[in-house]
Amino acid sequence: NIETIRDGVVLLRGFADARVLLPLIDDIASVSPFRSMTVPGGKSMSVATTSCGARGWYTDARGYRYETIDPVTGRPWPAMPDAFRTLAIDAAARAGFVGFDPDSCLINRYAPGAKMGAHVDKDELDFNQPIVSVSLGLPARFKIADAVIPLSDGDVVVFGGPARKAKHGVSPVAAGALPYRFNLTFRRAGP
Ligand code: MD3
Ligand code: FE
Repeated sequence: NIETIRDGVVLLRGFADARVLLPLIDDIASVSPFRSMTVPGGKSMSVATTSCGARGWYTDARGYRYETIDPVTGRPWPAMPDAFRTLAIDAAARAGFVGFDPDSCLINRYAPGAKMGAHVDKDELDFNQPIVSVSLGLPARFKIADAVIPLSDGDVVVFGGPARKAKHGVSPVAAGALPYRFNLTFRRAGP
């Protein structure tokens, strides 16, 4: 159950199990809580975020960056659970990226109406490393360049090679039977 959407975009439908992952998200959020971050322009994001792993993506008035200490708690981000890391490594390997070892997992929480505007992920050191995205809960429409990919609970997408610097975003999430959409974004941010 593996599909190449376009060069560098590989979709693994139903590859992740929310029953395993959602309790781990709760554990992480009990240490580093979900928060609405501020972009450098001053607006707050509609998506609530937290992170686990050695580095967490962060934004405030000072800019976009990775932090090893959660600025909210003053403590390191929670460790990346083995089930997270293994899932990301296995998905990347299926897409041809053997040796991917994520040091960062950004957890995005979308309530109905939350969205992510078009942007490029460019705060990482090595753009030869792919990004692994795991969708949980409510469905969403993911936009990359001129394509739209409907993503539902358990879907995993690996973005690499020519897609790594593509513009992408998420349309406003519609209300449904569950309270949220969660997205786990696994990246190699540092050396
Ligand atoms: C394609 N998050 O946090 S993950 C992000 O669903 C982000 O929460 C979205 O974009 C979400 O930066 C999409 C999928 C994703 C992540 C990075 C990419 C797709 C990408 C980088 C290049 C191309
Ligand atoms: Fe992104």
